[in-house]
Amino acid sequence: MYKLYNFLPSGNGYKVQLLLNQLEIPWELIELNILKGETRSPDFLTMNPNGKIL
Ligand SMILES: N[C@@H](CCC(=O)N[C@@H](CS)C(=O)NCC(=O)O)C(=O)O
Repeated sequence: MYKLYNFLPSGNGYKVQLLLNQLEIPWELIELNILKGETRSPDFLTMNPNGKIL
């Protein structure tokens, strides 16, 4: 299943949610708060050294 790493106030993230739902593709939300630096944790940076989402 797809995992969508999303910051919920993001319009870009919402567009991805809409697309996945319209295509009836199952997905799982992993909520991250970029304002709290949650994309800069060591675990997240191991997965995505860019440290950015959306
Ligand atoms: N889509 C671009 C830019 C993505 C971007 O800048 N995302 C920002 C939010 S709009 C972000 O995740 N910032 C978190 C951070 O820099 O810690 C990319 O592929 O890198």
